[in-house]
Amino acid sequence: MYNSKENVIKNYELAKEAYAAFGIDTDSILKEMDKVSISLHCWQGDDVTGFEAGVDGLTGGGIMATGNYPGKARNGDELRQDMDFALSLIPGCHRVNLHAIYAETDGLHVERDQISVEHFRRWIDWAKSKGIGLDFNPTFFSHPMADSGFTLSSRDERVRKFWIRHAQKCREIANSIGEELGTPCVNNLWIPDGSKDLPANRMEHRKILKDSLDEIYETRYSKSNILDSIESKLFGIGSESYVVGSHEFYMGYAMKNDVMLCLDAGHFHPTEGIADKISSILTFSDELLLHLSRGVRWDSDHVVILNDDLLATAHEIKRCDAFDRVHIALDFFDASINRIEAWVTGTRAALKAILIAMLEPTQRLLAEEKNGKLGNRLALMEEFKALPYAAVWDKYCLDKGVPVGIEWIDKVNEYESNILSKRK
Ligand code: RNT
Ligand code: ZN
Repeated sequence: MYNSKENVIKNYELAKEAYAAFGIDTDSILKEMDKVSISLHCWQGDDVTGFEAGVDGLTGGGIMATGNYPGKARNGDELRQDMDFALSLIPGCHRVNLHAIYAETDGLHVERDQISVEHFRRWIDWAKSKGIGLDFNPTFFSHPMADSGFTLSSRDERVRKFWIRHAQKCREIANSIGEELGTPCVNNLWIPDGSKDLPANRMEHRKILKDSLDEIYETRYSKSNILDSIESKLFGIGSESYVVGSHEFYMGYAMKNDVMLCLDAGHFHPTEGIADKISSILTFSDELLLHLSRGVRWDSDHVVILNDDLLATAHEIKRCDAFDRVHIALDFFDASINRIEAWVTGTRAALKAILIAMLEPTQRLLAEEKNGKLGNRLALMEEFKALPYAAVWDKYCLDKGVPVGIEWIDKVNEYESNILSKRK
């Protein structure tokens, strides 16, 4: 069998020699991988539906989950069961990312400006029992108060205040979660505000948004409990002409107010990557949050795969020596395929990219660059693409007790017939 334990170890020993020739110690890179913790987004498991009474799908907000593959999680227990299973196929110890709409209120209707940490008790207890951290997001979409297309930047004070209260509640919740779990909870704010067609007044909404953010972030919490971040976007479905929370807007806000910036890989011009932005932001900011995603034409949320954009991002973090300053989260949702397969494919791809980057003989590239041997730099970058990272990846999976190679796909199919197919 290509992935038998003996073969994995044999291949690893050869790979170890190959990397050692470039001064890379694969054993210590595998130890480094233990520090990598990716935030797995719960919303891939149910197409961003959430558990609010009376809401049965993602509406508004410039994002859309398409497809109706059977077996989606219908409640907290099913979602946690699916995440437990997905995590069992992913090497390493990771985090789980929640949205406010995943509150569990025992069938009662609790308005978004009334939620509290107790509504996340089951998530917290579950995370504790698994020894993992949780992250959080206020939810500004799929709600009648978001129907106008504006939330925190709304001209309607009633609407705006409602969403400010929601965001404040979410910070309280995230702070408590971080405190209780003993690992800072990243609380990421993204709003859908924008318009389909050309606005005559771009400025007003941005000023309103700034005021709302000032109110939201007024309360100071310890960064050992909560790390606040703000996520920009260029355009969405139904907000093609104008998005209030643009990159420049949040970049300015983040720098002036000591809030972390979030870069979502799918939120820029279709040919614009996020990799080159990392070193600029880290020059002025201690930390950064990434939403790994895959933009395809007008959609920003396809399942992450091991493509050039992802590799460029991982390489950039490595070359900036910034794995301890960059928080890595996933953000995609595909309802047209087995949802667990989507999670595992995307997370394994992200981890592979990180491993490839960590294994890069970066010192050699830097030396060539310093010596002005730019042809060597380019040639080496190309040659390094063929270094045997796959053997190290397999060893990593073996060490972590998760399936090596394609074996995990059979397990997903088994789970689909035993569990998902029974959900009607
Ligand atoms: C939307 C943003 C945002 C959401 C999640 C569900 O364009 O990327 O991060 O995908 O909050
Ligand atoms: Zn995102």
